[in-house]
Amino acid sequence: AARPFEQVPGERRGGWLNLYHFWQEGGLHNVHNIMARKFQRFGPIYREKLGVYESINIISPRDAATLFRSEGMMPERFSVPPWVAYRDYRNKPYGVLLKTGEAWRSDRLTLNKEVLSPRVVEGFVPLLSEVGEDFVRRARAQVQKSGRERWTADFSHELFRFALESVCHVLYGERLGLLQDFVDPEAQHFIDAVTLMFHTTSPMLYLPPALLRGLNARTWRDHVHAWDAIFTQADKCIQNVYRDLRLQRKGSREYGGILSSLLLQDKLPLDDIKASVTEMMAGGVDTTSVTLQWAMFELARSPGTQEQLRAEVLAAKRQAAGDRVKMLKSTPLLKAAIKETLRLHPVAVTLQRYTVQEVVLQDYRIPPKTLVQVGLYAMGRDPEVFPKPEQFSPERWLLPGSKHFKGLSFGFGPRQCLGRRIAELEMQLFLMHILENFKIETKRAVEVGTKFDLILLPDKPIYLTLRPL
Ligand code: HEM
Ligand code: 2DC
Repeated sequence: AARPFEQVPGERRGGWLNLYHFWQEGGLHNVHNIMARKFQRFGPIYREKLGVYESINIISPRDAATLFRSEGMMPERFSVPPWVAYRDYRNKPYGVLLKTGEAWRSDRLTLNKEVLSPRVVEGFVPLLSEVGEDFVRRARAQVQKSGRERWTADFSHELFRFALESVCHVLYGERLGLLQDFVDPEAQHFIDAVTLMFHTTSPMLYLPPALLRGLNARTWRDHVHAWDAIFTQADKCIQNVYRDLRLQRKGSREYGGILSSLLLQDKLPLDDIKASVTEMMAGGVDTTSVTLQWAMFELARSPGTQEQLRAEVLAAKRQAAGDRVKMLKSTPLLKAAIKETLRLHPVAVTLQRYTVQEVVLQDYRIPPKTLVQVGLYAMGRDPEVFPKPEQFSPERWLLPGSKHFKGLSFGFGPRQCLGRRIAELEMQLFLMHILENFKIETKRAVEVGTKFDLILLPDKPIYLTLRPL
């Protein structure tokens, strides 16, 4: 018989004392390294109590498989307390991100049809490809302007705008024009608000919502302002589409974007549509842009791999006569390169689920309603799971053999990332266009680490050079 829950290794200190030590040790921006160290100290399973939240942490793909296979029809993850507190404070409805139970499931099924299903996803390709082409055009203009046949910069702000432009094009069927020289200050304000929202979440991550709402601390006020700005700007975009639709300004035959489809379908109440579309607009900025920054950094550091990818893309282009949908079907190495980027640089430090029944992990009996976290960052760098983990090698994803529960960057199952297909296509098409047009270079010696700001980010600016081929 499996061992009892009480025997799972870990620190026995009280939750508040742990939280205090965590703060003191500068844990706030270091969650990923602290976790990796705890797996080294305690082995592949350990328990932890931070504040009021107790969790079991696992690292092996086999345990992840056990956890996800028992998750049921309405999986629940750790519900980020300040995000819940904001919505309750302002009386805003939850979208799929924070809903639970049947309410989550019915919204999610309706959204899946318009955001994830293969039928509609193919229609995103021209929309996202167009934004990628505009990025190339802008980069060429910057090269011209420099007078030095290259463009060297920290691309993070360019990529934030690229990402918002991309997600808005598929959500609203409209261009914001963020890749022009003049950038709408409202759009820039939105981008800054999302970054601030993430940044102010992490210090409050382990405090209960009820406590937060009563708090008048600086971080909470900044957090509220950030969400206010996000909701206000998203609302403007949503209202525009809504009005155009009522006035029948759009041709009814062309694809008008995800929001139009949801409105025309009339299956979800307007408030629920708004809530989830707002979450997608906010969720679509930092996630893909940071991943693309890492991808370009890794490709700059591995010129051989970069050449292989370029060769694959150019061959696919010749074969498909430029048809992007076809090209995407014959670029496995490009897709693997994105998986490999997310292995080393995941957006989410962990995946989490509340167990619904007893599960056995590492031979310990874990009772129902326990919060279990899969240490995604630690798993990606564990030599037992990925041989020579420090090496960026996309081919590892193409080798025959077990990739079983290893590619978990977007989560798993019915609760996985709603924006997954948008994100993948956006990133694949962006890299295609860049590889077709530029060499990506960087100063070889620079090491860049990772910092936790709710999502994982580079700990210093990454300078890259684009050089026309
Ligand atoms: C949830 C990763 C981009 C919207 C998630 C989760 C992960 C994740 C790990 C939790 C999944 C789980 O618990 O199993 C990523 C990564 C991205 C990305 C790595 C890009 C590199 C996006 C984009 C959007 C988005 C572009 C919006 C279009 C969401 C939403 C949820 C979610 C709404 C919550 C879904 C639910 O609870 O039903 N994402 N994401 N994400 N993501 Fe993403
Ligand atoms: C943060 O301990 C660390 O995709 C916590 O697009 C556990 C946790 C819970 C939920 C995770 C979060 C972490 C990181 C950011 C994630 C989030 C679920 C969705 C969100 C992974 C790992 C993200 C970035 C969404 C955000 C949408 C939002 C802006 C409306």
